[in-house]
Amino acid sequence: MNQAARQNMAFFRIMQIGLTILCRDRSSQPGAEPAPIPRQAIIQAIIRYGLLSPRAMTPLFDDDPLPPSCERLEEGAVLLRGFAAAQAPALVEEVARIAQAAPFRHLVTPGGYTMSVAMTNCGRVGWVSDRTGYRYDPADPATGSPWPAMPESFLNLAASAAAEAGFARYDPDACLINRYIAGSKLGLHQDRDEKDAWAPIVSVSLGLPAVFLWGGKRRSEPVRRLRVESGDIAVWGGPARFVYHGVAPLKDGLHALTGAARINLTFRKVF
Ligand SMILES: O=C(O)CCC(=O)C(=O)O
Ligand SMILES: [Mn+2]
Repeated sequence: MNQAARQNMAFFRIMQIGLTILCRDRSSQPGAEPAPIPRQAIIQAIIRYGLLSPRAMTPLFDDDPLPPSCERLEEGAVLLRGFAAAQAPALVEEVARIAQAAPFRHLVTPGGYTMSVAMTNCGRVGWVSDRTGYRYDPADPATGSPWPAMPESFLNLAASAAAEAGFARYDPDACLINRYIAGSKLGLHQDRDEKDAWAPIVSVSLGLPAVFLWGGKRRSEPVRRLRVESGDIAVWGGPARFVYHGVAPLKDGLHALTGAARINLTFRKVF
């Protein structure tokens, strides 16, 4: 449990004791044992009376999902926590369907390094890498067939997340699907193989949590480490479009939706 969660637990205990004393004073017979205050009632009281804003809270309990929130990273970039939480199971099912037609594979970089993240794509074009370079290809080089079409649910989610971040009428051409297992990582990089240099990248996290690295416009700038969880969406475009970003090596774990993996959907406007 991190420090914020420990503080929340301590705060919760204080609230519980305080509310229990208040209720005993008002309604209990002298000497009678006060009835315990239900956990949900205490959480609602904390939120309703603004004692701790939902945005500032880390989960008091693992099974208490937080309401969605929007965290500004910098001009043109936001982290929408929990934005896709409700759709996450359906998105993971779509990924499994796409991967049947276009299987996950470990691409090789132009420098000859095999990436630890496994990738596939859906949409009008897909991002690929081999010894000749990086490119967007209308066909999957592994099968020669077009990439699977982008599901309507992907398009709607990407467009509404982009709109929430201030980018109206987002119409992505490609969705790169990344699959991480323990130890997989993505080094600091810029997404710069797209012609559109303003439209945002919309990046959806599903399954195991990860540490998303958020740097600056130069590789040498300081890097923030942001914990991202299933259902979180990062959006960056406009003045933030070329910020360096990456993913720290994934920690071991098991998630109800994805097992030992983290899935990331990265939407791009290519043309
Ligand atoms: O997995 C992530 O959160 C980021 C993925 C990414 O930056 C990319 O595919 O270019
Ligand atoms: Mn990227």
